[in-house]
Amino acid sequence: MTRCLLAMAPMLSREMDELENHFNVIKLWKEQDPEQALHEIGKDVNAVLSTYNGPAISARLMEALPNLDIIAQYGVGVNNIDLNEAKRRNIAVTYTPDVLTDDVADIAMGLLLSVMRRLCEADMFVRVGKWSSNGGSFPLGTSLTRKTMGIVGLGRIGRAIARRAEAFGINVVYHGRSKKKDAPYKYYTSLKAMADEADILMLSCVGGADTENLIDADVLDCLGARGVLINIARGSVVDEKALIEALINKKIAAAGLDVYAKEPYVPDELKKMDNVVLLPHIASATTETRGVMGELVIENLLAHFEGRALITPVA
Ligand code: 8YV
Repeated sequence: MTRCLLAMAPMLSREMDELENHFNVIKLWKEQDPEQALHEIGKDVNAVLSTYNGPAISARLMEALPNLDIIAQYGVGVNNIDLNEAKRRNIAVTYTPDVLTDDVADIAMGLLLSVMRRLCEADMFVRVGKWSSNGGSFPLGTSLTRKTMGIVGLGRIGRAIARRAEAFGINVVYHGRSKKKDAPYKYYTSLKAMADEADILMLSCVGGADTENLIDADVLDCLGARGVLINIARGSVVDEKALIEALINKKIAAAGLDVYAKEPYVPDELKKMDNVVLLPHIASATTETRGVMGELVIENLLAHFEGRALITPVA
């Protein structure tokens, strides 16, 4: 009998087709009434394909899916899944680490360059015809070289950002739950002390309750009037109101954001600022990476149902 997979959001079409070779796939985002669909098919569902921006994989949802065996997350952040409840119900959870690391780190550096060298503003300057021989000079940017970047969360992605930052001549330091034995960078137990020293605060930590509003008004004050905040982690890590207030009152210089507190909602205040670069959560969004993420999702699902060891289980 073909197993039933409930997909919360699509992967690329090649991987969706491949998924359909192995499962009876229910595409929840296409259902007129998702609640009703869940009510009708809940008992048949053996697997869930989830993403950070789909419906939360909550205890309530798991209750509605009594034969659920595995949750396969299309992404590396799993803060949308109630992991304790999944464990309690003996439901396997997999995710897609490593395969997206480089693309996410590239976007972190792209945001940093865009903010400090004013790339988006400069592009607009040319497009609207302000670049002219009679005046029309563009304001100066800020060098990246010799700045200090404080990375919050030196995991896989944080380390990939650190390597890139070193190549830019940036001095890397970090803060996280613990000092990493093999990391050649200065470690700060205190986030505020690090923010005090840093020109750039780079967020690459996990989301969820432990890091909620970690970057608050006090941390932004420490970052200071010349400081730049870059967030490719989760919107929940930053107190968004405090960030807006800090930007308006020039308590920090600028920000580059790929993630927001209530995506896809982006506060109007941020949209009005020139010193902010805003991306629509695209850090892993390349054809190559999304393809490999999808393949890894499928490999994990097949491994599970064929009784083999999971390739990338969430520990
Ligand atoms: C999304 C991400 O998963 O991996 C993560 O945690 O935030 C992203 O890569 C991706 O956009 C797929 O939905």
